Amino acid sequence: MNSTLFFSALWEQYANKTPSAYKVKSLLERENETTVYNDHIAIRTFDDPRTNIEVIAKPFLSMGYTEMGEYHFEAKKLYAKHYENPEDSDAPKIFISQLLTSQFSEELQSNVKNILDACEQTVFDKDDLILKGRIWETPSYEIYQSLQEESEYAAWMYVNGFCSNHFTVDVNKLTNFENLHLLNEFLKDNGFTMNTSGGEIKGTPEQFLEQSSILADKIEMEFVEGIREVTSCYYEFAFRYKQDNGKLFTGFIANSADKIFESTDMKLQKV
Ligand code: OOG
Ligand code: NI
Repeated sequence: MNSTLFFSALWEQYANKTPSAYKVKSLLERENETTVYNDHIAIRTFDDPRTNIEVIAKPFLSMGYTEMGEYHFEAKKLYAKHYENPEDSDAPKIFISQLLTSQFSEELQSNVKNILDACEQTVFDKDDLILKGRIWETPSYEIYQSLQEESEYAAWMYVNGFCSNHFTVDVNKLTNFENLHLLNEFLKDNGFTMNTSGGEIKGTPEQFLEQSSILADKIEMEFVEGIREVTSCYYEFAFRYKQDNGKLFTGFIANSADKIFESTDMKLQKV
């Protein structure tokens, strides 16, 4: 699959489960009469050798992407890498994180192993694994809750499976919003709820990156036990600053990312 098709398939899959992202993008396009560019796309996975960062990164490497930064999230027990495409400055950066399964309880470890063992194993070798969604059977609410006690991220992965968990608007390229603050006000005026964990804007000009996001949408999910609400995906907004060398900063800030992850946290959802 060529990269244009791959990215449009990723967007379709994401927008279908994230109506807010679709609405925000349409609002911005109408407001600006312009194109919305993506700063980056983020993906989550388990660190099992069948599904780890390296496995997920494969199709992006074939498109010409290279590995750039790495990030540690000790409290959440996550590890991440980001990739850039040096051949195409309009190509979104890719941020891939993985759950450090071995740092959790035996129970969580065996739940994750059982989830992956139950899948058709050949799917893990497919270049478009990330487009496959949840490749395991109807989830159990009991297992979902047990995962959630230890890790929101693990519970989210269990119900959402393989997909992009957010696209990110490149605010530098929006013509009608000079800064992230003005964009956030516009989003709130239009009824969207911001993730305020760590402040509405995460990061500072001194860190060369400011980020904000709206809370994940909620979707009805069929569990073995019946229908329950869970979070799907969210939309992020990033504004980058020039470094001393005159170039825009292209990396990520672990402290900010730590709070951005919480956009899918069920505990942040309004009841
Ligand atoms: C990734 C959160 C981190 C960023 O831009 O710092 C991130 C996630 O929610 O999976 O995307
Ligand atoms: Ni992000």
